Amino acid sequence: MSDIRDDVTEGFEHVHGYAPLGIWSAPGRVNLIGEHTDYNEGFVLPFAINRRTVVALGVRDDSRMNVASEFADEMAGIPLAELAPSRLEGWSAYPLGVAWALGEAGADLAAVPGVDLYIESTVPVGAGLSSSAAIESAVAVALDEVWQLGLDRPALARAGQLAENKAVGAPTGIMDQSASLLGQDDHAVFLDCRSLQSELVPLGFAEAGLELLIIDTGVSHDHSTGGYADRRASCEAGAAGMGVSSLRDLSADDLPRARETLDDETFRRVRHVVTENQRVLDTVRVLRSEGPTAIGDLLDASHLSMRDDFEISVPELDLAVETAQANGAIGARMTGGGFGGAAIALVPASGISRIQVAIDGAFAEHGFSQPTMFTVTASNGAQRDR
Ligand code: GAF
Repeated sequence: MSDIRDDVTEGFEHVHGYAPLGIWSAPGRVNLIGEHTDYNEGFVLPFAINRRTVVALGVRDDSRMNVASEFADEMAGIPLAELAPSRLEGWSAYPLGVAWALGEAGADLAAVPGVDLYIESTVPVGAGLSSSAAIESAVAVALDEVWQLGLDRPALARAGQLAENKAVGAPTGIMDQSASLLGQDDHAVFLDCRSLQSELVPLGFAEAGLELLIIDTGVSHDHSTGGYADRRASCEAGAAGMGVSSLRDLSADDLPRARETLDDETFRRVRHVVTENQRVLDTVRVLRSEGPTAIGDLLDASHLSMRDDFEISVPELDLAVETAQANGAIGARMTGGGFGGAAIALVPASGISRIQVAIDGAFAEHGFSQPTMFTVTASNGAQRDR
């Protein structure tokens, strides 16, 4: 099998006509638990996965930024001084948006050298594994190094999030970029999205004989339109109705008052966030005290909360989760922003084929397109590779 770092070097040389200065990469992520809690200043527990986006970068002798990729027919480029969200569109809004966001974070875009980029990725697009954060984080670490910005990982995560919010136009939180930048082999990233303090939590799946199965339903989702923004607005309305600055400030003790104060739909959105924050804390505690075989009920409860209270699941995700649970999974839930994308199932390694066959069969029976299934392991975050 060819090494993607060789491929990206060749791609760079082919498009830009010279050898790159270096190669940087960043992983996609899967969220173990803590969904739609990040923009409510709550807790999340994602991990970086063993699928990466790789960026080759060369320094130019002018002040232009050009980006090319295996997944685009044409190169996109702009003088650094002209970078602005309104000037960016399509896939190149991700890498160019990061350069703009680094300018907002203090980089002097009039003084830094121009760059050429070439990007390849093994993170599946549209599967809910944050191929977008992988691009943003790989570009952020590369530019931080060659422009000698000295920004720390939380600051780079904020730049990636700003690019996604303003240049791409998706009102997402900070979880995905944080996972991609802070991940470590065999660990999850326990992140407090208010303080941005993080801790690495050992997962120990392999020692426990477990695998994390991704079931990509193939149902597409787009967080720059529709449901994701609606949910975020409901959470803000719920916080305002309860007189707090964010839902992070509510606990289970506040739910009776929330039920009396808010309309039923807003109450259920709030209940999801409040209970999901608690499930993240419980998952971290259980992982540390009893290990991964004991977290199944928390994963299952998270799915029900997203299905019934937050209403972001779809029939394909519910079927994947229920079939995995009925065929020996320790626990299962949809993962990511919802409305499509992937589910995860924590499964005994010895029973994985049975679960896959059962899910394929159930999807065929319901007339759904066949899902794509594969396992992932927790991997290192963004880094320089060469
Ligand atoms: C998407 C967003 F990008 C994240 O910020 C997060 O809100 C997630 O959906 C839901 O937990 O991945």
